[in-house]
Amino acid sequence: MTSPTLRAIGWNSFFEEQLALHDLQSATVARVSAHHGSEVVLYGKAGEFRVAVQSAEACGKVAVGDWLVLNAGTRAIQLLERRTVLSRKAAGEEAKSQILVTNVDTVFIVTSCNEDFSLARLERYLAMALQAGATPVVVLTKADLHDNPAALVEQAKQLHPGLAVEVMNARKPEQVDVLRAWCGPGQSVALLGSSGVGKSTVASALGAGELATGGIREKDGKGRHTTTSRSLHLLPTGGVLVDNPGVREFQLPDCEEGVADLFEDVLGIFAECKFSDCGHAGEPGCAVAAAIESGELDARRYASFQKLNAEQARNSKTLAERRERERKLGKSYKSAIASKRRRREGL
Ligand SMILES: Nc1nc2c(ncn2[C@@H]2O[C@H](COP(=O)(O)OP(=O)(O)OP(=O)(O)O)[C@@H](O)[C@H]2O)c(=O)[nH]1
Ligand SMILES: [Mg+2]
Ligand SMILES: [Zn+2]
Repeated sequence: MTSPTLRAIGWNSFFEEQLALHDLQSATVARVSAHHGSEVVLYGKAGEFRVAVQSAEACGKVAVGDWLVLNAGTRAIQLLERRTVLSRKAAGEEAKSQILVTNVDTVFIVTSCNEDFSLARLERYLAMALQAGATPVVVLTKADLHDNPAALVEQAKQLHPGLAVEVMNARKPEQVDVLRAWCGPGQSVALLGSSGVGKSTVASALGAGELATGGIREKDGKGRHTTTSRSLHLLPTGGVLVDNPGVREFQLPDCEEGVADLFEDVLGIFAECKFSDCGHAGEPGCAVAAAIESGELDARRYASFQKLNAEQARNSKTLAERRERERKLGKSYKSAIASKRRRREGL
């Protein structure tokens, strides 16, 4: 299991220990690199191979980044517990979350210095990455198309203490080199961002291979959704990079910890309010009002916190309701089985 290839693509003690737990030390392991619907592409000790989706998903649905334990017939016998999970709210009315990618250490949140740049959008991605337990890095591309990219870097840095923000012309590979610090052997990185911001351009510059890149529309600067599926690429420096299709507008799923982590400053101010149940809506002694007044708290940031927190609470409330329903269903299922058994045993 200590094959250098496996280590390079992210295998570590977290997964190794699970093998020991399931007594599967001698089994084959492989990482999900792409999911084409009918076929799943895997990376193992001996390189890339493909299996039918029924084999890969014999123990449950898999996502790009997952580690699978396979039997000799390349059928999954175990889906290893995920170290990190990046997810968003799935499209549609019901609050269901959709996994984008798993087991990444770092998320490159890519935005361009032109029309795409938005602090609110960055905050949304940051909450998502922090919730996953991954380290976020803001990657500002198209520096060549802006008069003062340094000002954007400063604004982005204010979003979270210690946040790494790198700025570049992604068409110049030597400028993309600063990102190699997060791409060493064993490291897994996901690229996220709107269509057309330069994710695939960055991935190619880092050595992920020749990925299709596309132009953007003149009239609104939006991308053309050139990348259409998620895929994991080995880097020449060791480590893997997951390129993603451009994410359209998305909502946060159950994301309480991510939002709390991102807005720790705001939560700290709440603690200073005179009333412990302060609604921060004009009550006397409200520390939020005072902080906005004094300039300590940016009104934009506070509004953003309120929006994201309400959104995630709405989506987790429905999730909680669903869990409750499932729990009840589970209970009635169990009691039905028990009464059947009692009947059978003549009790
Ligand atoms: N001027 C300039 N153009 C860039 C830069 N980065 C990317 N581009 C161009 O922007 C366009 C879109 O780049 P892609 O790498 O395809 O963008 P993407 O984020 O992968 O887009 P999707 O696959 O649609 O999500 C291409 O024409 C790139 O050459 C940059 O830093 N400066
Ligand atoms: Mg792309
Ligand atoms: Zn208050």
